[in-house]
Amino acid sequence: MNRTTLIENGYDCWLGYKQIEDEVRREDALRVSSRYAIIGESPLLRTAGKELAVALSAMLGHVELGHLSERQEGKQGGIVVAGVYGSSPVFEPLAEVYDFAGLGEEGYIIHSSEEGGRIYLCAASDKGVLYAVFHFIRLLQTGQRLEGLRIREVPRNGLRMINHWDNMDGSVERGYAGGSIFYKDGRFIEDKSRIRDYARLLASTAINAVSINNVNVHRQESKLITDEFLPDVAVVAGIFREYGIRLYLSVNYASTIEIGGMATADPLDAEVAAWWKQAAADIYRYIPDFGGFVVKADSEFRPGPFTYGRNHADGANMLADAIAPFGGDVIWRCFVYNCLQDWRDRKTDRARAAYDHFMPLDGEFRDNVMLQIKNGPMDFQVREPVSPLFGGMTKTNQLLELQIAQEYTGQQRHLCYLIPQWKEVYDFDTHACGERSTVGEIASGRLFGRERGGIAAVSNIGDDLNWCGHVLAQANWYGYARLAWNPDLSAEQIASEWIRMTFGLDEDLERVILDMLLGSYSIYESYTAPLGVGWMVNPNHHYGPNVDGYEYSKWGTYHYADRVGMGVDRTVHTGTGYVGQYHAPVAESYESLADCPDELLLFFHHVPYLHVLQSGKTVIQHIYDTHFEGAEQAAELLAKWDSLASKVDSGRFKHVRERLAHQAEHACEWRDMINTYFYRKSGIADEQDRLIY
Ligand code: GCV
Repeated sequence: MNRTTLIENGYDCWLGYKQIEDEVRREDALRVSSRYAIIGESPLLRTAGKELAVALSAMLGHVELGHLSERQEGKQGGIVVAGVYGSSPVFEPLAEVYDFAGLGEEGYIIHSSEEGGRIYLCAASDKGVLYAVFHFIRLLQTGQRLEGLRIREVPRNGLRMINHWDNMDGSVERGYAGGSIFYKDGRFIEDKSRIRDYARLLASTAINAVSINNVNVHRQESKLITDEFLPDVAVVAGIFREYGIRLYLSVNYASTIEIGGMATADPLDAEVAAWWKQAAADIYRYIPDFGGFVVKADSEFRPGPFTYGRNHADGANMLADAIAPFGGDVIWRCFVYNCLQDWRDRKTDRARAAYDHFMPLDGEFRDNVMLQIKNGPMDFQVREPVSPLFGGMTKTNQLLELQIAQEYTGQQRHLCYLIPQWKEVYDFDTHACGERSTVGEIASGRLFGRERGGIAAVSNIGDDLNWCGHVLAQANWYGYARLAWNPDLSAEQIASEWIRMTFGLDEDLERVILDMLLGSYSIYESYTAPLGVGWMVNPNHHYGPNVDGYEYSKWGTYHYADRVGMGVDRTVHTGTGYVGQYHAPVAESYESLADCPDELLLFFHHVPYLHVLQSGKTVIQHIYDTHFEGAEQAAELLAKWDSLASKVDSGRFKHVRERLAHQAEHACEWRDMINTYFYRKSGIADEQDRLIY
C-alpha cells in the first residue's frame, strides 16, 4: 500500500507524514532541518535516526545525513543533531542552560542554537534521544516554529504501560477493533511487521511498557512462560526493545498446577516458590530485560491465594521474590470482588471490595510489587467516583488503571473522547495529606515518596486496518499516552495536537473535530445510565441499553429502581458504609444528600424521583432532559462531521460517517429505553410532554 492509502485508511494514525504544503513553512523548516546527524551507535539510536529520516524526507521532501565537521551551517541549511549528552563535545554548551542530572533515563532537551544553524535533540540516555526525535517530529507536524526552541521534558510517570487483553486464539477480550495483532489459532502470528508498526506508534508517544496477553490467562497463554513459547515472546520483546518498550506477561496465578504438574499454588509452599524462581530464570534467559508479571488473582473465577487461606500480599510477594533477582516487577491487580453475590442482599457492596481486601495489607508488599487499581471502585463506567484506595494506601506502590478500550463507553462505535474523564481522575483530590493530594501525584509515587508508580491502561487496538475500529478512537490511545507523560496537558491541547498530526493543518477542520471530541464524553454520559448509577447495559457484551440487564444478577451492580425512587445508598449512616473509605472532606460531601455532586448522586444515595438536584431539576426531569438532549447532540455530531466532507479524505470521511450515523440512531434507542422505563416505573410525566412510550 502506498503512503497516501495508509494515511487515508487510518493505518498510519498520527504518524502519517505528508509534505508540508505551505511553502513558507516548508522553506523555514528546510532552513533548520534539511540535514541530520545521530551521534553514537546503538539499536535505539538507529531507530531514532530512521524515524528522523522518514519524517523529514516525507515532510520536507528532502533530507541528508549531515556531518558535524562541516562548517557551512546556515549556508547549506541547518542541521539537527541528536545524541546522548557526554557522547560528543557538541552538546557541552547545553549544560550551561539545562540541568542534565534531573533528566533521568527518559527526559530530553530540544534546543535551537542562537545563530539558528543547529537544533539539538539531546538526552541522558538513548531512549531520551528517541523521545526527543519524536517530539521534534511532532513540532513539524503541528506547525510549530522551529526557532528559539528551549524545551526540557521529563515524564511525570515512571511506568507508562499498555495492557493487552489478547488471547492466543486470536480474540481480544473487550476488543472492538478486530482480532489480535500478536496471536492467531493458538500461536504467534508469523509476520511481525504489524507489531513493529505498533511499537513505533507507542514509542512516538513515549509508552515504555506493554503486557501482551489477557489478564484472564487461560491454558494456552499459561504456557507463554515456558520453552514452548518463550522463543516467540523473545522475538516480540526484541521488536519492542528497539523502541524503548519493555515487555510484560500476564501470568496464571495457578501455573504450578496448570502447567507445573503440582497439586498446589499455595504461595507459602516452598516448592511453589522454587517453581516460580526457576520459571523466572527461564524467562530471563530468553529476555534479559523482561519487565515482569501482571496478575489477576481471586477475581472473576481466576485462581489466587484465597484458595489456600493466604492473602494477596502472600501471593504477590512470592512472585516478587522469584523475579526480583532479575530486576523484574509484579503488577498485582486490585480488581477483586465477589462476583457471585445475591441481588437480594443489600448490605454487600461491590464498591467496597478492593479497599476492604487491600487496605489492611498496606505496607506489606515487596518493593518490586505495584498494585494496579482501576480508576473507579466498580468497573470503568462512564461515571464513577475515584477508587478510595488512592489516598487510602500510603505505604504501597500503586498504578492507576484506565481503560482505553471503550467497553462501557460505546465500544468504539460511539464517539467518546475519554481524556476529560481521565483528567478528572488524575486531578481528583483525595485529601490524603491535606489539599493537593491528587490521584496523579499518588499514582506517580511522588506523594508518598514511592520509587515505583505510573499508569496502565487496557488497549483499544486490534488488527482492523485503522487499529481502533473508529478512526476518532485513535485520539483516546494517543491521548492516554500523552497524559501519562504529562498529566498537566489539557484535553483540548491533546486533541488539537492529535487532529493536526492525523488530519493536517486546517483551522476549520481542527475547530470542528475539536468541538466534536471535547463534547463527546458528556454527550455519551447524557443518553446512557444517569447520575453515576452505572450499568443498565446488556449483560455479557455490555453494548446497548438494558436497564434491568444486571439488576437481578450475581455481579453486584444494581440501581434498585422502584416506583418511588432509585440509587444505591452507600452512606455510612444508613447505607453500605462505602463512603467511609474516603478521607474528609470528600467523605462528608458524598455522605450529604445536599452536597453530593449531582453527577454521582445515584452512586451514593437512594432518592425519590422527585428529589431536587443541585441543578434545581428533579431526578426524573433530569433523566428525561439529558436523554432528549443527548440524543439530539449525538445527531449533531453527525451533522458536524458532514460539514467536513470536502476537508477529509473520502476513506476516513465515509468510515467515520458510518459510525456517527449508527451512534445517532443508537442514542435514540438509549433515550427511548431509559425514558420509557423510568416513566413507566414512576408514572411521572415529562414537564415538556415529549414523546415517551
Ligand atoms: C479481563 C471487566 C471486564 C472483563 C475484564 C475484567 C478485568 O469485568 O468485563 O472482561 O476481564 O473487567 O478487568 O479483569
